[in-house]
Amino acid sequence: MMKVIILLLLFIFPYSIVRAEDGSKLWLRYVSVSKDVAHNRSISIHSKDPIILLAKQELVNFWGKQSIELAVDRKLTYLKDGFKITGNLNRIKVIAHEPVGLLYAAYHLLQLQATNQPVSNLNIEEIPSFDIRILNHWDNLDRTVERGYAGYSLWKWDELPGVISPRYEEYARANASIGINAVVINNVNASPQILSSQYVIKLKSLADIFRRYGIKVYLSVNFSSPKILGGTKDSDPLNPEVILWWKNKVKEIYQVIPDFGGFLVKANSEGQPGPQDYGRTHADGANMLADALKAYHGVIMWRAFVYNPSSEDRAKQAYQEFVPLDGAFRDNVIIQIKNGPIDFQPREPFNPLFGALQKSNEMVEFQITQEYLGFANHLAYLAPLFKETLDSDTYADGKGSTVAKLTDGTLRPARKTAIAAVANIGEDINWTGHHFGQANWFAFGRLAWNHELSSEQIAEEWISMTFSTDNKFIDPVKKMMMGSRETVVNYMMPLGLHHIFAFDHHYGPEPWGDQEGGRPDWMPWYYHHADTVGLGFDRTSNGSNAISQYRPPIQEVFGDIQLCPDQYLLWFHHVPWSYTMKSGRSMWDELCYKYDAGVQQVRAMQQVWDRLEGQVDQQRFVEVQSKLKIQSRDAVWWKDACLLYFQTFSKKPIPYDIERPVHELEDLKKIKLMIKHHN
Ligand code: BDP
Repeated sequence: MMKVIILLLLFIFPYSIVRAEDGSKLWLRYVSVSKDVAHNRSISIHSKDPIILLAKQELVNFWGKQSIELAVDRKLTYLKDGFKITGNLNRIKVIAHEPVGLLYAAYHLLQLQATNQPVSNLNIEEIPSFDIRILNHWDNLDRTVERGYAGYSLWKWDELPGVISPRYEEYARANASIGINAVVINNVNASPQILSSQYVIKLKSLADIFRRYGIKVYLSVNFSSPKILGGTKDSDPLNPEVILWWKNKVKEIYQVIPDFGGFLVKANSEGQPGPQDYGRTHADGANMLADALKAYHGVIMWRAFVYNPSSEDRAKQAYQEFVPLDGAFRDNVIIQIKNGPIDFQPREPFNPLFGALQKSNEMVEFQITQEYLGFANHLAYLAPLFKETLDSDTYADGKGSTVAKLTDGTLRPARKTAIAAVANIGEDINWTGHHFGQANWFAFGRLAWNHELSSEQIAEEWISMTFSTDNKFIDPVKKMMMGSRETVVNYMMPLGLHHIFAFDHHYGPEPWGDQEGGRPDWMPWYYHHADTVGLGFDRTSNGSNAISQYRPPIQEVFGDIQLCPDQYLLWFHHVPWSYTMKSGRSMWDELCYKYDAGVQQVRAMQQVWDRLEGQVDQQRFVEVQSKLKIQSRDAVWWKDACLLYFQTFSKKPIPYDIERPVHELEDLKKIKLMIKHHN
């Protein structure tokens, strides 16, 4: 019967590889070794450490080459949780300072094998760039995910701790395979309930699984927890009763989870409670929690994502709030700063807070989930975005003060360095909704491990492990991925335009958006400033003067309309429609060509993918193909919406050699998507 079905399938899909692939294995599609191979090869280590036993098991199961000897050397502190691999055709030796280093080495070897790299003459030393490589889940306790587009949360709180889904371990393994060693389990808009004793026990069951993979759990906490859960009069960080409540809560957590990582806090931001509710500062709040955690070596990640609907440019507010507090934070507080000064746009200049804080620990927060890049519908490979920020030169300590070097301990020594990203993972069978969304999870892990890796290399590793090692497949897919983020920038927000998304879901375009009584800083007009003169936000000294937060020479470059790179032009300048761009075109024409380029580029991505039919299993082929169709239609929607709307100000024709709009502006204004919104 089975044979008949297979023959039938071959007849229906003559070009397809029949092996079913649904993306659930991610990049971990290792093949088990045969008995023969296992017989001729030894994997040796004498240890009962559960992490080491796991490292050994992975190699026993999947390593198909020479014998391997594993060892922990406690003297090699400089390796941190990295590893050394040396060896020849017959024997490989792996040394690590920490047990988890051996696990990372095991995955490193398996990756070399899976990507057909030579393993006969190895001399590898890997030391991670950041100490804490952490995913931030924006998962709510009711299993909805704020800005998560791959279904409901992985964490089935109602079943825990009684029922343990096998996915918890698969998730931990995937993270460990790329070096991720920490997870914030819940949304930054945190429910106080996560700190109730009942949830702490549930959390323990996850921590117990993750521990074997070298992963620590962290929690987002609600600053009002003492009052809401503990019945204290208020949650003032200087109130002794409040201080005691946190101390006891921390003690309770560590009794149950001895390696608990610490807290992530969103305070006095977008309606969340915080120390300012009591006339205290961010430092007062952070330090109170840091003191409670100190004895356990716990860490506070305190977010700098704060802004109010004031007359000040939103892009300036985090800097204004935090720079005066520099030096006031305890050494186990790390200020967690979004890569750009607004909010995870497809492109932002780096956040000027990087390097502006001289005496406080800083870390970058990226967003893997594509809140502003087409959700799990659009293909956008984000390694180039991550690298753009990490490689940005802030000039904080002179030339070469990149964001990476300011945060990885090179320029500013820190007790612990860290890097975070908001996860795109959910209950979907392929974990991330779009198969290519997996690449962004992978890329974040790889860059957190080594920020010097190139986007190309990471893409190549991911493609060859996830799909195929055939160069005829790798090359075009890599090229498609490499251009994909710029493509999204082109059809969503070229030339530095930003935040012109529909107010309530951030998916589609709404440059005309305005809500009566709504916060101005949540409205597109606040950002694009379209008028009969031109387009863009004047952040020079004639405008909000946000450029003053950057150091020379960046300040002069961004602040001068002639010098400012095109990609940030409308971020920093209000530019006349007829202004002559570097290309020689008027700004209006340039804008039109950019939107059109975005549309054409998505179509080219479709062509690349369609040509690859038969070189990839049919299920993933069709699923990606369908998503590209959505992306293609959305790109036209963005182009038409933005050009038709901005044209009402520019009063200029859309250049006649580009594709004509296929929508009416008034129809586009009526589109209402019933997409889940957060709080
Ligand atoms: C914005 C999101 C919002 C988050 C917020 C944050 O729209 O859902 O709660 O960031 O980072 O991007 O706190």
